[in-house]
Amino acid sequence: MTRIHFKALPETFESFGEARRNGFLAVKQLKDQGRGVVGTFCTYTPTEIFLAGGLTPVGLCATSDETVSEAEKTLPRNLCPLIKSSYGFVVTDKCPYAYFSDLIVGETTCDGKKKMYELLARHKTVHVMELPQTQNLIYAKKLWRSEILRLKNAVEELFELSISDEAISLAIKRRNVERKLLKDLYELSALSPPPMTGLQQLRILFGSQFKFNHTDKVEELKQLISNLKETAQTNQGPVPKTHKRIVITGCPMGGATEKVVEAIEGAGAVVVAFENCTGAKQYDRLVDETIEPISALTEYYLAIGCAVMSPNPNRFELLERLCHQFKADGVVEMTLTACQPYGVESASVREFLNERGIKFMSVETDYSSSDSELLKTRAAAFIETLS
Ligand code: BJ8
Repeated sequence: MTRIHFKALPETFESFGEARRNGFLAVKQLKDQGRGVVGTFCTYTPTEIFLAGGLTPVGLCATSDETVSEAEKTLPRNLCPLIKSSYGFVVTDKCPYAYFSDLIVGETTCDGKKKMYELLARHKTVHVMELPQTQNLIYAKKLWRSEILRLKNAVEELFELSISDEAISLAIKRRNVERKLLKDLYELSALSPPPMTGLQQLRILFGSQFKFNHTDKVEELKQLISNLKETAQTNQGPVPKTHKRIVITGCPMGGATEKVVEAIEGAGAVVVAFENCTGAKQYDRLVDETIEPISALTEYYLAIGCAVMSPNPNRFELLERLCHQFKADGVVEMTLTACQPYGVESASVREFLNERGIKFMSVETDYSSSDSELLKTRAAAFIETLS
């Protein structure tokens, strides 16, 4: 079996791979300059509100098991690792991003997260947005719009500033530029062979959220896209054309869960697309720049296809589209242990893909390395069935 060989990466690759760690210093510098920082936990958070107020939003979802045992002193053991780890990093002050956050914004997504925010409020200033659990009822749009306005008011009050519609529109434009570039970048993996491995793609997508200077980020992404195009044109990429092509769906990824991508790619396949919040779920669509900005944010964020919504048609629409666009041979779903929304929705995903003749495997995992060997065995068996 031919395995993926990692070639020397352009510098920009490493810059994105190291972005989370390097960002610690960048956030400290921003704080030293008196700039406010807002910690977030979810793709539903309308970050344009913070950017419009001159604040820096930063993702706090933790991706390692370093603080899980500390969190388990307070939280139940049988809880999703993302919640335990994130809570643990905040209360132990081990995450500089959480430490520097003047405000933490959460949403009523899954039960575990929303109850965790209540506990977090004992340590930090927390604002929780009331997220509707469905997307198409009239009340949902009304509620979400009023929640975005309530967030704007809370931010204005806490940071003693005023956020104009013009500033929100400008923030929307800037975020759209970044979304478009990230989409252009990952869509290069629709090529056969893709010019990057799935692990490289994941590190770029994950790392990009820790690049805080818009102008630099745009330049680096453009450079990276140009490098990747050249790699594709000269056939110098790291992936053999014969590799089976996998689309990943499920819970957010990064850090410890790279092990799932490593298991798949170690078995002679390549991950070409990520449907989850680390990838296309965040970047596939743009916020409408032609309508009133709060309405545009309401429409965009409410339409995110997460399993906390019932029903959740947008996840299925996106997944099917990615399978076609990226010529997927199979789909691998990663759910985190004890994640009820994704765990239960898994049966519908399996049925949906079966009906379309697309092979599917679901794996449940956490942030430990104890199942790495099992994941390798399961990935190898699954890739075998694609031959
Ligand atoms: S929009 S995927 S970031 S909620 S894995 S904490 S659902 S029990 S992370 Fe998510 Fe927003 Fe949805 Fe994306 Fe709960 Fe499940 Fe844990 Fe989860």
